[in-house]
Amino acid sequence: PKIDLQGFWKFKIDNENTGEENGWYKGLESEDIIYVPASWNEQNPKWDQFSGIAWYQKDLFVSNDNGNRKAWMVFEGAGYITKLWINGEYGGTHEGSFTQFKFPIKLKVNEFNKIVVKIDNTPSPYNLPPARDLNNAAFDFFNYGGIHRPVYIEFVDECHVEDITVYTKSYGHLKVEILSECNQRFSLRFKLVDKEGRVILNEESSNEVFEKDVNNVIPWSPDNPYLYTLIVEMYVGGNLKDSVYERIGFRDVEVKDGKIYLNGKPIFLKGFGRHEDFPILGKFTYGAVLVRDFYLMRKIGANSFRTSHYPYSNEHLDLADEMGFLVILEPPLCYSNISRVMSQEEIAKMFGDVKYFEKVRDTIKEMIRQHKNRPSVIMYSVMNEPPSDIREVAEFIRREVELFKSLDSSRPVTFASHRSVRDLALEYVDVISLNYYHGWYTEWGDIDSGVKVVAIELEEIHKKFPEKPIIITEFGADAIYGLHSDPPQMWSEEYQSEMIRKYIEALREKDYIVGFHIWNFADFRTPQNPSRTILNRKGIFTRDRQPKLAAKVVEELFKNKLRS
Ligand code: ADA
Repeated sequence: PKIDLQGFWKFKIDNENTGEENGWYKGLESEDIIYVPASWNEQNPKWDQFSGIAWYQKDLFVSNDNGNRKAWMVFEGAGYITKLWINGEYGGTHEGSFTQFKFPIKLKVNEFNKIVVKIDNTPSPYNLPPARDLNNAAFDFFNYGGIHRPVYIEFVDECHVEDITVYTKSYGHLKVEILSECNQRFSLRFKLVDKEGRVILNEESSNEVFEKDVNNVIPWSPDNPYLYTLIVEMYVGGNLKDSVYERIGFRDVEVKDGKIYLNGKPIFLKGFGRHEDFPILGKFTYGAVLVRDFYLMRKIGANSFRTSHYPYSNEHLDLADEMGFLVILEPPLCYSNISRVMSQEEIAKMFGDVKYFEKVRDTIKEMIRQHKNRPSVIMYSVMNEPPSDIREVAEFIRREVELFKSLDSSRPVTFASHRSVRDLALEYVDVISLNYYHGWYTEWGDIDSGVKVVAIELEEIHKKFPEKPIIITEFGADAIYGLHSDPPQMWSEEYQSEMIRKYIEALREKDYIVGFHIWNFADFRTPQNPSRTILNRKGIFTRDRQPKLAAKVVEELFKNKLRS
């Protein structure tokens, strides 16, 4: 059982951070109203530019039936720092905006409970991702704050399944590892149900590791994203205490001889870097928006995206599982403009700091724990655009790759580099991912010269790492919707389409390239700044998902000019 806390909450900004002294954690006297889930910024013009400390509060009446059960308050994503109190009692603190976390709570029955949440999204160089202030961030997207993903209270029995990890192979191999909490003797039952509702496996075991070859499974793939439901039931003395449902797919991923193989067949990634960003909702992507996005991606022949630059919501990735998209999952580690935040020495110091690595490790652990059972997630990108021409940073990436492999050895690992031939960390990854903007930030106004530079650098990298497949994880140009120009000039819809077309046409014959991700699927909000016009306009769709000229061009390229 679950109590959804979606809806209207009380809200108050705490510029001076005196709320704790003033006892706001006992309950909030405020007239201001906010909606959850959604970022706070666009819900009221007064809050638009606000990054800092704010308080949320809701009264919740809980009836008797849930009285004696163990309860959790689950946040699917809130931040940057979230602190909870229930009836004035401190419940926990969590750092990081984009991973799910939960706090154990005690509720009073048959009376109101005061739920109070303090959120602090003050920019800091040691946040993930780093920023000095609102306008000097290492990342190129708006620093939204708030409870921007679903939040709910979940009740469980003292004896329950805490976590499950599923490994599959396309031929039908299934391995399930259970993490349980129970101080009595229990038994487990494993069931596998196909799409038609047929129970194709039903076995009891007292072992927390369950392994089995299932006959005649339908493998998961973009063409046929067939999902099974795995049910794990926990019994104590014959009584059902807990049951967990997980949607799984039978598939395997392997990198060898310069290719990525899914279920033994080479794949070619066609798609986008995306963002979770929508007018008014901020960092909450409403289900209907996601459905439109995925149908748009499918219409133009895309089969893949990267969760740039943070792990996406459960619903976002549920849809990828369901509709057969190949996902590169990325933690909230984005360092594109790190030089705006700190000096070279500070960068070397931060990446060499054990405490920093531990913070990164905790976030990565949370991300993998949340999304590890998704068939759509075929690869991890350990970070975006690190300053990996610095030795200490390359060493950090080496250790990070090691960490990913120790947590999940079933998926290949990459990172999105913008250092190209100067990168010192390419040797550590299974797949090389490169972001290029020649013809936009450099060689600007001259797409042909830009493309030439990219082609030359790619050859050099390929010569050095002939066995590693390469994905172009970012390329693109800003275009203002409705701005046209002949000949194509920067910021026009024509320039954007030409740039995407020329990159793909010039590079598609290189057989070591195994994917193109266009930057970006849709325009998204950035801090105001003379060169950004509030939005990053590299979307081939506008922020409200209307097609620019490039959408047609990309459809033609994805469907007719690229391998599938
Ligand atoms: C970087 C970065 C992206 C994106 C892009 C741009 O390469 O990885 O976050 O915003 O720049 O448009 O400048």
